[in-house]
Order: sequence, then C-alpha cells, then structure tokens
Amino acid sequence: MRRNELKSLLAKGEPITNAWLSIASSYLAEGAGHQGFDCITVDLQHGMIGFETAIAMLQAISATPSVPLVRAPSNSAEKIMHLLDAGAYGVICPMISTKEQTERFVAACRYPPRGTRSFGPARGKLYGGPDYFQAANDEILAVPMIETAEALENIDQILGVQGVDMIYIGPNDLALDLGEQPGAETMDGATSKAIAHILSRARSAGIATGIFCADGKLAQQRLREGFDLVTLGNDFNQLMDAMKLAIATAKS
Ligand code: 3PY
Ligand code: MG
Repeated sequence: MRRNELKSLLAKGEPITNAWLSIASSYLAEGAGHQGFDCITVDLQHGMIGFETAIAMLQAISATPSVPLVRAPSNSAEKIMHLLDAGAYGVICPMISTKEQTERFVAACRYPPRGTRSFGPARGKLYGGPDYFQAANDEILAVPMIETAEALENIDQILGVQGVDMIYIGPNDLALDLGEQPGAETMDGATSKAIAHILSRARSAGIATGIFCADGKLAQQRLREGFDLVTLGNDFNQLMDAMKLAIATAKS
C-alpha cells in the first residue's frame, strides 16, 4: 500500500503543513496540492462540499504530492467509512468529547479485529494499492478533534484510547464552549490556557497534535510551541484576502 507520508514526517518529528478546503472544486484541490502542503483536508463539516464533489477533490489531490485528508461531517461511522472508501488517508472527526466517542470513531477507521470498518475499499484501493485491505489499519490516520469543554476535562482519557494517531484542536468551538469568542485563542484567556494544557498533555502521552490556525503567522507560532501539524487558514478566507489586497493595491 502507498505509505502515508504524514506518518513518516511524524516519526521524524518534522512539521506538517495542512491546507483546508471549504470550496467545492476539484480544480482548486489540484492547485492546492501543487503548492507544497504536506496534506490537504477536504472539509465536509463546514465546507460547502457534498460527498460526490469530495470524491473528485480527493482524486485531484491524488494527482499531487499532498496527502488527502477529510474532516468528516460528524462522528458517523457510516460517513467516516464511506470517506475512507473514497480514498481519504486520514479522518479528522469534529466534536469528540469523551473516551467512548473516541473509541467509536477510531473503530470506524479500522478493519476488524481492530475496529468495525466495513469491507468495501473502492477508491481507497485505487489510490492505496492492491494490498490496501492488509495495510490500511496501519496507514490511515484517526484524528479526533478536541473542541469542547468536556473534551478538555476528558483529555487524558481521550489520549489514552488505542489507535488515536493525533488530536486536532478546533480553537473556535473550544473558545465558544469556554465562554469566549471565536478568535480568542490569540488572547491571554481560558482558550489559550486550554490549548497549552491540551498540547502539554498530548506531548506527555506521546500523541501528535494538530491545530487549526487562521493564517501562516499563527501557524508559525504554533509550530514553535511544539504542534506537529498546522492548518494555515481556510481556502475561502485566503481567496477573499487576496482579492481585497489586489483591490487595495490597485487603488493605492
Ligand atoms: C474550530 O476552530 O472549531 C474548527 O473546527 C476549526 O475548523
Ligand atoms: Mg469546530
């Protein structure tokens, strides 16, 4: 099976850059894959993307050096398995708050006896290779999102679940659940304290950590703090910022 390059980067302790796609376009996905990102996440939770387009986007990413990831719409085993069958090499699962939810999520990503994934690798086999079934349990990344106050309370139990490859912090939902506003992670308050705590617990447990960042500057700071994977902002916002900058430059 094609190796999951993110696993090699993690093993070497090298920083991982992630693009975050919310625009339903295989053209954009292919273009992003040629920009040097280690991986690209197709966001089916908040992105304006349905399953059929996600397949085309995963195909487009497959034509580039970036590793194709998805954010599942929810902790639905059925949807997670279908996205893996579509060729995702890792699943980021939103709103994981307890050990039991983590176990259910990880099980959906693994074939028996390690989990409950149903057999039907479909496009996963085209991308991964003929021995996909034999090696998928070891190559596919299972990444629960930590973005609730409950997850913060249960962080050690979540980190202790066998098969968690990485946790991924959603700072905006975390801020909301801690009584702050989205964006609060850059201020000195409950959210930034929570992020530091989660990072420290994950490092003690030997589990890799990723985080969503609004831009490259914040991503640089997060890498310095010790995060393994950083998302460098979302495609739509990056495009809007480039448009605004072009207008301002033209008019200046
Ligand atoms: C959050 O910040 O809540 C996220 O889910 C990032 O996309
Ligand atoms: Mg979120």
